[in-house]
Order: sequence, then structure tokens, then C-alpha cells
Amino acid sequence: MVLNSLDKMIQLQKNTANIRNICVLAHVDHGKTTLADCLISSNGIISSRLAGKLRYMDSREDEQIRGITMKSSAISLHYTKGNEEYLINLIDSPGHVDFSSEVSTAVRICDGCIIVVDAVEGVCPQTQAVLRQAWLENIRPVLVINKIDRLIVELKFTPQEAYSHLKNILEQINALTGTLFTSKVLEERAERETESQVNPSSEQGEHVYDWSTGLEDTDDSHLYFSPDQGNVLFTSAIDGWGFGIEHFAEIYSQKIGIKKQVLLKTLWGDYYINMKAKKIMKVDQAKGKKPLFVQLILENIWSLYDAVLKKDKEKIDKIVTSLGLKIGAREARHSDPKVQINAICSQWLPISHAVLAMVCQKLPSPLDITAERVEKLMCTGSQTFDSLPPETQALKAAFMKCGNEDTAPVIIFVSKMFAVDAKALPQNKPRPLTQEEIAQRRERARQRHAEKLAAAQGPAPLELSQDGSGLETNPKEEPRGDEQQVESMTPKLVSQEESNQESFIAFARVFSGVARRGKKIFVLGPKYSPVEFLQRVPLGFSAPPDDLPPVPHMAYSTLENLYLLMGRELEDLEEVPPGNVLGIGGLQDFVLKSATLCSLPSCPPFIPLNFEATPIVRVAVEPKHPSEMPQLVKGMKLLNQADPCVQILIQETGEHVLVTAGEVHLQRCLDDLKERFAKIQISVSEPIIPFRETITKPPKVDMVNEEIGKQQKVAVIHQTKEDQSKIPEGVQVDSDGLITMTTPNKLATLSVRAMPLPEEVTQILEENSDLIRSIEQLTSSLNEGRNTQIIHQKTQEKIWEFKGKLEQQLTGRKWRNTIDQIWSFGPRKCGPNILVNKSVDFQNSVWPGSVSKASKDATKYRDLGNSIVSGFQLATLSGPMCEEPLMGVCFVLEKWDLSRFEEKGTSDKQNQKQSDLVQEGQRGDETGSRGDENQELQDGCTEPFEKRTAQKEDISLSDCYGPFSGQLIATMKEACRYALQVKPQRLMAAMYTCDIMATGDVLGRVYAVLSKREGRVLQEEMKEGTDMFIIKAVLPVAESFGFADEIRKRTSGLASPQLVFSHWEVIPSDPFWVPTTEEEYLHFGEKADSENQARKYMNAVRKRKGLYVEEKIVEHAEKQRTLSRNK
Ligand SMILES: Nc1nc2c(ncn2[C@@H]2O[C@H](COP(=O)(O)OP(=O)(O)OP(=O)(O)O)[C@@H](O)[C@H]2O)c(=O)[nH]1
Ligand SMILES: [Mg+2]
Repeated sequence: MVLNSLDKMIQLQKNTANIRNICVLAHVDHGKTTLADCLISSNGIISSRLAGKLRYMDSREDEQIRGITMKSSAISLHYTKGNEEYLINLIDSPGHVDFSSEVSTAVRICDGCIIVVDAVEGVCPQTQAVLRQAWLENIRPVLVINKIDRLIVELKFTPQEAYSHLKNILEQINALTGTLFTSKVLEERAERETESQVNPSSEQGEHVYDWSTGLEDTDDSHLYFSPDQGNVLFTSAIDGWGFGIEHFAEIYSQKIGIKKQVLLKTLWGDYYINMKAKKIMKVDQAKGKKPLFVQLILENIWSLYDAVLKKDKEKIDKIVTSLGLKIGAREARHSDPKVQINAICSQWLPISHAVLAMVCQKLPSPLDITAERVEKLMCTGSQTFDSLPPETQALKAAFMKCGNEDTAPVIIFVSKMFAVDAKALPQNKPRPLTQEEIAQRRERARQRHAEKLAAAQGPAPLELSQDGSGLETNPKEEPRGDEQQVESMTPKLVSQEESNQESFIAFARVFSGVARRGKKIFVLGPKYSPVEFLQRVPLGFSAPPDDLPPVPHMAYSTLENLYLLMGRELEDLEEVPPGNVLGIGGLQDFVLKSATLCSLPSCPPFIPLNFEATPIVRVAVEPKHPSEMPQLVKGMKLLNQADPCVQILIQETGEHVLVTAGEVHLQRCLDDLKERFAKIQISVSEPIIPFRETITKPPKVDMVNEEIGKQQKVAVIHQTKEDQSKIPEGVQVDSDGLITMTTPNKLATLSVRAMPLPEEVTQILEENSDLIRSIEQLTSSLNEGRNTQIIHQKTQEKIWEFKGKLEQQLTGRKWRNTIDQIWSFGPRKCGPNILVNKSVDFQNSVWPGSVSKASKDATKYRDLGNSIVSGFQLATLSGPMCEEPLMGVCFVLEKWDLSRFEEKGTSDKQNQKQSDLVQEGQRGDETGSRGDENQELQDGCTEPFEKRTAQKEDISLSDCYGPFSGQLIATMKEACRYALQVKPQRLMAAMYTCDIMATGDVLGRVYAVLSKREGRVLQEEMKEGTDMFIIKAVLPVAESFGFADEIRKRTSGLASPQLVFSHWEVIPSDPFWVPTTEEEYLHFGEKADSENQARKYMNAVRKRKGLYVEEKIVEHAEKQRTLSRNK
């Protein structure tokens, strides 16, 4: 970057009103990076000839090779419009679903966004997703409909057809905005309503449920995209042109003499112009008339393309002169029509001008941040803004003001950490030498030369020099000293470089105050709580920060280096005024992925980023050479920091596991690990596919659709399932699946039953796992008597709402009173399984505030209750089929008999007393006093003493099984497992939804691939006006590896799917199924496992985990014959 323009940028950064922080969002391949290229070339950073080819923002090698963006990166651009100069901080984001977390990190630090839509493909799944993300973050969007050239060249639309097509796209995207808006208004209205219910004085009278009220009084016209609002552009980024209707309104108002205002309103829409009368009329008055947009705009563009593609030199020249353009001789002669089009159009309708003008005009500056957004950013979880401490609430004003005075608190949000090669940092780059330094070096070189000459002249002068002639020694000593210095520094530098080759830069934005290099700042983690800080350090504001006591999730650090982000380059900055996007160096030890930085500790951490994709694809990795394990571990840590969405786990088995959002993401993570972070060879396991285990209601029909119960059982071909589940002795099983088990020391007996939960309930549980976790925390702290956490009103409401939802679903005799008896959720206390306590002796529930109706000896049960819950947690964590977590199962503890334990407890106590006495007596004996009293005592003791020895045996019996709570845990776990095994067990598979866009001729092949991989098509529709079909399907994650590649190959790259994790689905087949009836036997044969998808998956998981797999390895082994003997 030229030094001059860096100064310019620094100057522009200070004018907050003229800063625009924007990101480019779209579905994959809709042309974001190409558009960014065009904007960058307008600043002279890349040549305009390379714009669209270079994809400057895709700086990674794999981004260039694959042609997709994988990370979001920022660049600052300068734009002059009239007298105003603007600074535009542009962030290019990836469109591929696997990298949607990178979109979240970009959206958070922007105030506006450009939504790019491909004119041919229209609104796609990711378009919807990014629009939703923009909404969630309250940032304002503008629309760019890109690739208009494809309508001309590929689809060969007439201008009229193109117009209707574009109208269609606009309608679709507005419909989407409409749904987002409606849902938001309704949500807000509902919120207001609950508030007024809580606080009835504010609003009195009847509540009439009219859902439309909120909508009518809210003005939403500014929300929608419409060319006459100036928030829509039509572009072709590859050909370098783009326009909004304002541009043409300006031109034609001069040409035709109609007011610009009128044209602005009518250029888009069904209006036509009566040229003679110079009047604009509605189209339906006169049929067959072309709308203005077609007549005045599209037809001109179409005729230009037509002329260039047909190489009609004369016409081209005519157009060029009529537009008053000058085309370079090289372009004019170029044989490729694309080059000519680009040369003409980028002068006629320069895309960068259109886009940047719209951005400056329509998108807000950092000063326009809304109060709503600020409050939303500052309130995590279920907090409301009013519930924050007053010191914290005061920060809102600073936010809104975005002030740059020294007194303004500095608030910075770090949305991600990204790794750069340490060599690329400005401070490590070779810089041009100053005049003085050059002079110094010259001097030194001259001296060295002189020295060499002296040495070549032989020993005599050397002796002379030894004699001590000052002239000679000086130059000799100096270089030597220099060399020594260099030598002593080299190893240091090298070692620093080796350990520090990747340097982490925080991708951040200053929301308030001026960030200065060297400034000390609090680093607040996502879980930091200013309330806690204020409790611990009431005088926190006056105490010097270095002396503060440690507060969790808070650190104190320095802003070491500040950078201007310029795509592939970084530029050093001394200070960054508020409202700017920046890079911060030196935070890598303090910030893992994201953080809030503030000069005051009363700042709350910003709400966590909204991530749309769930990481689902896991692989285990290990180094090729076991000795390189430390490098791998270190590399994985770095990778974890450098990627917003990857998860790094070390499983109980000791495996190092990488969890990623999808196949492409996985590949990128592995490449990064191998080439940047660990720099070792690694071996990667097959993807580990997660499953869930569940139970269902007994099926009514068998595998050949015969009603069960009617058919003849085949004699004993196979053992039936009941035999297989191998329930050992000592476990009682009722006919309806109630399992009764006693602990090994025979002191407690548990009766447990497993029941499948309705699907809706499981879904509710899954959606509310965060809430469940906080319920569990609340209840346990209440139970332990720590009443410190006051339940917030809003949380309480949420809990009741959640409970109400469950009540709606769990109806009927079977579920009576179940909700109030819920004792725990599992696994990990927040999963989609329930433990219900129906035992009469002890009642306990998970709902906070509901006092457990204690029977008289409840305390005795309470302590042991934790063991029962732990047993349940363990059972739900890994099921009996293949040790995968359970889902949608309700365990009911019907009875819990502790009478033996109780007896033992009391007798133990008595024994304890008596034995004490005995011991005392014996001691008395030893001391020699043989009074009558003692005699009596000894006599009295004889009987219980015998009993005690008997008891002692019992205790030693129980002791040999370990402590009692341990036994309860194990027994509960086993009882749950058996309870599952007597029910029909099923596997659940993770499912992707998959959107595929394909042309009619490859549709068949897409279907073939889908059905081969157990996919199911949900929907197929034709995209209006094109020959594209949109197919929506679901596909098991287990079958998805290589799916995208296969589809791409089979359709010669015409269709490419997007896979997003959607839900868990029960696999209908029974993994333990074997033919038992005549028909089944005939139909499937004896082995019948080829059909059994569930068994295939189950065995694969068992094999991976090293569990026993019931499989015959040699199936038809015949006796071998030695051929030679038979000859
Ligand atoms: N015909 C035509 N092709 C375009 C246009 N803009 C971009 N493309 C092409 O579309 C492809 C994708 O462009 P990119 O700019 O990489 O798309 P992207 O939106 O950045 O893609 P991701 O970052 O992977 O989401 C490239 O082959 C471009 O050449 C356009 O206006 N017209
Ligand atoms: Mg891109």
C-alpha cells in the first residue's frame, strides 16, 4: 500500500459519520468475491483488468483452487462522492454452508450488508440464512442482483422476460423479509403483552387476541427492497457494470424532460411512456406497451451485448460514441467479446460507483447504531437491559455516542481470531532504509573493504597494527563487535521464529472510545458477569487494575499492535478511532475465539454469536509418528483458536477428535493442521458418525406387513429376541417391561420401566436444553440450601412456558402427573431423556420452587437420590446397542425400597452405641476394677454382642461390593439398560437436509444418487422462468460422505448440493430383527441382514468401539480338498 493512502485512511478513520462498515453476504457462488474485486480495483489496489479474475479477498491457496471463499476478510476502501469522502470497511464472507460461522463473525461488526443474489438462481437456501442473520443482528441490508449478463447470454431472455424474472426475484426476497418482519413484530407484541400481564396497571381492559394489530400500525415500507427506494442494484460483476434506477432517472430527466422525481417512481414498475405527449401512464391502459425499465434501460444493454457478441463493429462504434466513451485500441481489437463488453460497460455503468454510492447513501454509519441493537448486544441470556447494574446501563450512552474523546470508555468486540504468518506482520517486514541508515551501512562496507585490503597486504602491516596504531585497530574492532552482535541475535531470532510462525490477530471493531497502541484493557470472556465483579470489587473503579483480585472470565491485557486490515496485507496503526474495523495483535493468550474488550470492568460481554451450522462431522486424528503427539496437541489448540466453529475434543478413549461443520470444512481444517499449525504428517480416521439410541412402541405389523400375532411361528430357526437380550438371574422382568433389581449388598431394590417419549416432547427437550441446564442448576443450588441465585422473572416465565408445552404434549392416562414428577434430564443433565420418580416414599422434582413433598424419611432418601440420578445419567449417556447416547426415552422409577438399608442403619447405630459401651467395659476390666456394676454390664452385653458379629459379617459383605452409593449408581444404570432391552430398540440417525438445484436433464441422475444413499426427496419444484429444478431432500449423515462430489461428477458439475444438519430420525428397521415367521423366512432368507440398515450401522459403531460384534466371519467354509490327491 502506498504510504500516502495509508495517511489518507488514518485521516478518514477519524470522521465517524462517513464510515461504513459493511459485509457482502450471499449464497455460495453468487459473486461476492468478484464484486469485492470490482470495488477494490476502484481504489487502485488491483488493476481493473484483473478484477473478477484475481479474487483478491480469497488469499488462501485452497480458496483459489476450489473457487470458494472459506473465511471472511476485511479491506478498507476510500470513496469520494461530491464533496464528501467516505471510508468503507468491506468484509467479504463465504457463502458455503460449512463456513456460515464466518458469516456470523462478519455480521456482528458491521452496520450494514450487501445481499448478493444470482439473477439466474434467485433466492437460495443460504440467501435466506444470511438475510435472517442480518435481521438477528439488526443490520440494514441492500440488495444487489448480480449476473444479469447470464440472463442475456445463457438464458437468452428478451428484455421483457428479464424484467418479469427480476420482478419475481424481488418479490421472493421481499416475501422473505416480510416473514422475518412479521415474526419479529409478533414476538415483540407478545413480549409487550406478557409485560403488561405481569404489570397490569400499565394497561387495563380486555385482551383481545387480534394478531394483526401490531402489524398494521408498524410502518414497514422502508424494510423492503425496491429499486425506487434506491436499495436495489442490477449488476454483472464479471463484466464490471451495475446500475440503480437513479442513474437512469438522472440521464432521462435531462433527455426527455420529465422530472427526475417522477422517473424515480416510475422507472421500475408497470408504467410506460407516451413519447409524444411526454406522459407516463400505467401499462394496463394500453396493452402491448413496454414498461419503462425495459424500454429505457434493459433494451440498451441488450443491444450492446448483441452488437458485441455478433461482432458488429459499426454498431459498437455507434453505441460507444453515442455514450461518449473512449475505448482503448487494445480492447477494441480484442477477439474475446467479454473483454470488449467489460471495457465498454465498466466505463458506461461502473459497478464500483453504483455500489459504493448506494452503500454510502443507504447504509447507516456507526453513529446511527440503534438503541435496540445496543441493548440486544449487551444483554446475554434471559437478562433484560433494566436488570443490569446501573454502571453497566450507563455504558449504553457511550455506545450510542460512539465518541472519540479521551474520557469515552473504550469498547471493542473481537469476533474471531485469525492466524497470519508472523513474517507477514508489518513489524517483521523489511522496510525501506532511511538515508542515515544507508549512509551508516555504506561507511561500514567501506571499512570492511579497507580491512580486507590490509589483510591481503601480508603480515607486516599486521604486526604494525599490533603495535597499537590507532588507525588500524578501530575499524577492525568495530565490525567484529557488530558480528558478535549479529551472532548473538541470530539464534534468538530463529528460535522466536520457529515457535512463533503463526501469529494470531483479533478481528475486531471499536464501538466506543479510541483504541491506542499500548493501552491497558480488560478482556472479558463470554461468561464474564459485571454483577459478580461489582460484588467482589465494590470499589473496582478506584482500585488500580493491577491490584484487582482475580475475577472469573476476566483478564487484563495490553493492546500491543493495531492493524488496518487490507485484505492480504496488514498496516501498522498507532490508534484507531471509534466505529472502525481493525486487527489487534498480542491477544492470543487472552482470547480464545471471541471476546469483549473494555476499559471499564462494568461492561457486560456481548451476546454470543449466532451460529447457524451445527458441527456434526467428527474424525479422530493421530500423528503418523507417535512421538509427534505434542506437536499435534499444540496444533489442534491453534486450530481451535483460528476457526470460529471447529470443536476439539479428547474423548474418554484418549482419541483426539475434530468436529467440523461439513466435509469441505473438515478438509480445510485438516489442511491447516498439517501445513500450518502442527506441521506433521497425520492420519485421519473415517468420519465418526453419531447415532442415538431409542425405543419405540411395539410394531403392529412384521417385516412382510402381516399383522403380528396372526402368523405361524417358524419352528426354531432362530432364537427369538427375548432370549437374545440375555437378562441374567436376579433381575425380575414383568410382562409389561418393569425391571426390578436389587443392589449386590441386597440393601435396596429398584423398579424401573422405560417408555418412549412422543416425538414432539423430544423436540421440545432438544430445543430447550439451555433452559433445562439452568433449571437443574437452580434446583440443585436450592436443594443444597444455597439460595443465592434469585430466579429472574423472565427465566421463571420461560420455565413455566416450557412446562406448559410439555403438559400439552404429555396427556393421557399413561402420563398422568408425570410432569411434576420429573426428577432429572439426561445425559449431562440437559439431554432429551427424562427420569420420572413415581416412588411413594420419596418425591422430588426438578422444577424450582415446587417444594418436594417430603414424607417423613425423605432426608434419608435425598442423599442417596443423587446416586440414582447419576445412574440414570450414565445409562442415558451410552445405550446398550452400541454405547451411543439415548434420545427420547423416559425412565420411570416406580418403586425404591430401602427398608433393608433402613433396618441396617438403625441396628448399626445401636451396635455402635453398644460396642462403645463394651469397649469401655473391657477397658474397665483391664484396669482391674471388678465392681458389680461392671459385671452387670458384661452380662447385659452378651446377647447383642453375638448379634453384632453377625452384623459384622453383613457389613463386610456389603463392603466387598464397595460403598453403597456406588452400588446404587451401578444398579440404577443396569436396571435402566435392561428396561431398554425389553422394549423394541431402535437406532436414530443424524439427518442432513439437502437442497439441490439442477437442470431438468440431469434430474434423473441426481435422484439415482440420492436413492442409492438412502436419501428421501421431500419436495421438487421448478424455478419459475428457468429450466432449473429445486429439490429438497433429507439424507442420513452416515451416507453423506462424498455425496457432493458424486452429484457433481454425475451431473458434470451442473448440480451441487448444500448439506445442513437438520434433525435425528428413527431408522425404522429393528437392528436385532431376524425372520421368525414362515413368510419372513421365505422373503428374506435365513440370514436376512442385507436389508437391515440399522444392524449395519450398529455393527459398524460396535466395531469402531471395539465391542463384541455377533458376526460369522466364515460363512460357507467347505472342507478344503487337496487337488493333487484327487488326480
Ligand atoms: N456470468 C457471470 N458470472 C459471474 C458474475 N459474478 C461472478 N461470476 C462467477 O461466479 C463464480 C463465483 O464467483 P465468486 O465471486 O467466487 O462467488 P462467491 O459468492 O464469492 O462464492 P463463495 O465465496 O464461495 O460463496 C465465478 O466463477 C465468477 O466468475 C457475473 O456477474 N456474471
Ligand atoms: Mg467468495
